[in-house]
Amino acid sequence: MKNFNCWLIIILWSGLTQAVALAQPGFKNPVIRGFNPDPSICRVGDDFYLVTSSFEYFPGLPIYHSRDLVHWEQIGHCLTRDEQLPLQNAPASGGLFAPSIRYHDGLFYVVCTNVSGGGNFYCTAKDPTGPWSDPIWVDIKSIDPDIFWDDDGKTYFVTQGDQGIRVTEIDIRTGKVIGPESLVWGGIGGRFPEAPHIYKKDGFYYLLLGEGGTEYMHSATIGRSKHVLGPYESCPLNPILTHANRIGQGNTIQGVGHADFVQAADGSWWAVFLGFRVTQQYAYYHVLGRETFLAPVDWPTGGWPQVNGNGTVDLQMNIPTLPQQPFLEPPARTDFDEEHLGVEWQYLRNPIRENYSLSERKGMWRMSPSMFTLDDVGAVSLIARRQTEHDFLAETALELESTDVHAEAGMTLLQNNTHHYDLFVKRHGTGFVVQLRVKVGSLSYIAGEKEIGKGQVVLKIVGNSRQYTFFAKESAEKAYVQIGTLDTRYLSTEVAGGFTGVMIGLYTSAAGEQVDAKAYVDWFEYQPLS
Ligand code: 6LW
Repeated sequence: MKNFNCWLIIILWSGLTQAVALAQPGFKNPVIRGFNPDPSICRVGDDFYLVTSSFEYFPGLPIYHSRDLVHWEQIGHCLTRDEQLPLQNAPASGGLFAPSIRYHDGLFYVVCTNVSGGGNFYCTAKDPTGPWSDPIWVDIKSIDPDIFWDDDGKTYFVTQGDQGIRVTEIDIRTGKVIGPESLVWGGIGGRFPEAPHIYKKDGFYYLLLGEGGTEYMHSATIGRSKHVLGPYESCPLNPILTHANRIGQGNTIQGVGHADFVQAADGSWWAVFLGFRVTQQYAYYHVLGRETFLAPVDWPTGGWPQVNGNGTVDLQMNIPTLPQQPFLEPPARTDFDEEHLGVEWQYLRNPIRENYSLSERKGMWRMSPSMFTLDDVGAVSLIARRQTEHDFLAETALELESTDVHAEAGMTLLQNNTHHYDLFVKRHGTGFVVQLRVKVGSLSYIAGEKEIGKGQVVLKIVGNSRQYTFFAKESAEKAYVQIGTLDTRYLSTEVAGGFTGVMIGLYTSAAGEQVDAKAYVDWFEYQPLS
């Protein structure tokens, strides 16, 4: 009997701890992995919507949906038509900067700046999956725009300028500027006060910003005022989010800042913000770009908000969450047998459409080279998806049809047009050769090669935080041959600069020559390995 009681207690106790674990499962940061910076969020009922920056990639501004803030699925892009998004002049890290998403009176608004064409604008949609309206342009020169609707019916455009945050009344039906640009707050003195968002709560206007620049000194700060145009008083806890301090110095996550707040239906407050995962602790390189993170916010009535207690966050967040509602994992393999490409794929700048086809050969993605190569600021023939983990495997089977030695087709790890690693096939004598090319600033060389025969070739890249290893095989039945190994760090933002992260691309080019070549991609597979 004694034994039985013991077992009963053990069973009840483990049941109880499991129930607690289920109610408070915690979550893993980042919540949206790979190059997804400058997140902005809104809630409609029990659904959350989030948008991130996309720079020179097309379509622009990925839109994500979640029911629990932890799990996100991409539901589309805001800017899907060339007329909405001129990127012809966009250099690497030009184009679309720092969007904001809001819901007001039955309409979704995405507010953004195309720094390479047109400036500030907003688009509206009844359904966040689209279609989104053409841009309504706003003639204000500063960037990182948001829209704030006040209770008195006035609408304000909130932006960042050299001296700090500016608030300007606009006509929301036309985008026309109807008030002066007022400089309202410069933050706490950090460089680049930016990324402003205004919230009205308990009789105060709260102005949240990013400060310190979007690198290791990044942070989020907040001020409040009784009037939308200020003066704003700084929160005594500022910065309310940063890893630019002793507590944050050894954290794998660095550069946290540029936040937006949202209140869930249960009354809890949350922050989404950007940060980056360095390749090793204290080794300051990052290749995945800036990603989207989540943290709880404690915001008492009439008081100041505190992010996750002390303003720092972890990869594993052991805190209570909203009831978790995960989505099905997207399939690892793309077979190219759908009518459209999946939302994970983007082009570089506005695509030259005749260079691509999903219907020419069933189950194949056909690409023809444009006049541009991966080194150019132009519409190179390429589709790319994000590298979302340091540890991953990417594999593809493709065939290049060309009699011209200039044509090449393959897979690239692309940080920007001056920093990329390319594994490709090209003509060589009567057969073909697979080559691995390094492009790092003014350095460009072939790091490995292997001659192969005609027909389909299978290419593979395996990544970890320090190295990318490149393989090729002549057909599915043959064994892989290693072509070379390259350091990740030369594709890092610390080396390459800019605002984006490594994208895994399928491409074809012809050294800027006009040649008649075609690349047929049979399938592509991407698997995070961690
Ligand atoms: C963006 C600015 C920033 O305009 O980086 O981290 C810039 N913050 O707000 C580009 O993403």
